[in-house]
Amino acid sequence: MKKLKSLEITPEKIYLSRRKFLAGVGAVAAGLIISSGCESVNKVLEEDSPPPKSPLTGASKDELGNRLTSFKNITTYNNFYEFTTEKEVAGVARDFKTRPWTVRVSGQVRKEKTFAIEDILARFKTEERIYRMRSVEGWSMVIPWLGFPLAKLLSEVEPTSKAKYVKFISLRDPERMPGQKNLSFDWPYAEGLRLDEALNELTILSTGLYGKQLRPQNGAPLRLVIPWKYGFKSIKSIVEIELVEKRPVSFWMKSTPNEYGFFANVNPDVSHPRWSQTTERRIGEFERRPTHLFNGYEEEVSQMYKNLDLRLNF
Ligand SMILES: Nc1nc2c(c(=O)[nH]1)N[C@H]1C(S)=C(S)[C@@H](COP(=O)(O)O)O[C@H]1N2
Ligand SMILES: [Mo]
Repeated sequence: MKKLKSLEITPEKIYLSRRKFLAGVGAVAAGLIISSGCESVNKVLEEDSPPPKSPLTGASKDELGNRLTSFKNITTYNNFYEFTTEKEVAGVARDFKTRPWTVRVSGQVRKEKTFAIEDILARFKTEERIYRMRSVEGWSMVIPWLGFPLAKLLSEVEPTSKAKYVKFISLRDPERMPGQKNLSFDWPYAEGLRLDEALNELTILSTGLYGKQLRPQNGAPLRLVIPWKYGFKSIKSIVEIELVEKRPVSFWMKSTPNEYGFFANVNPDVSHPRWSQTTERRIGEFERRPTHLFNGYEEEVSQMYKNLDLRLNF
């Protein structure tokens, strides 16, 4: 996120002329330009092909009629800084072992518990949820997740009345996650939600997508998905969930406090300090499209923020 690819903030016209330029130069020169930060050259434009379908449900659209992003694009264009700050995570993470794996749930709860991933998979029935994902960088996807409400897992540990927030922590293991040798970040990756956000029906823990097990690059074996917030809140490869009294400080708040706040609700009217958030580029499409308040989930979530100034609480 810090190393924002230039394309993501390049106006479409310049992008167009750059594409023409790329088409006109030799492969070697184009390769140089690509490696200096033009991300979408390896992205398949999907608009003209038939929409992909979920093999599980046959669904090909979200509730607003947006087509699903292809499995290929969802699994080859990723952010996962534990492996690399580039989008090409898939190759680096390919051999990441997700067994054995446990998730400890602790803090302000009556029944602390350590779940083996096998318990989680057996205990919580997964369902398909087709959600839009909007990155703070200005791109978006439509993803058919497999998952279950976080609320179901939290009810098993019985939060006490002191539990006001939920903190999530990713695996820290620099031997298995080579990006963690980069000490300019404060590992492990961490995120947080207010308890009511965590209990919201839309908030899920995901174990798969397109009817298949989650790949390492998408946060295997267990990641959070919060569709009305910028993608960076949807923390991957979770090993700890802690119920706490005080608002947690997330990885991005620590790293760049003037740019990233706690809430990170998708909002076209609140610019990032370095770029506007009014539009987004759906991966697989060419034209930019408008970004919607709460990523189009206003009806389901806006009541949680009725007493909050969204400009101050970004
Ligand atoms: N642990 C961890 N979780 C993470 C990240 C990360 O670097 N590490 N990147 C975040 C960002 S910036 C985004 S946009 C989404 C990307 O999810 P995807 O690659 O599955 O599309 O994951 C989020 N979760
Ligand atoms: Mo992101």
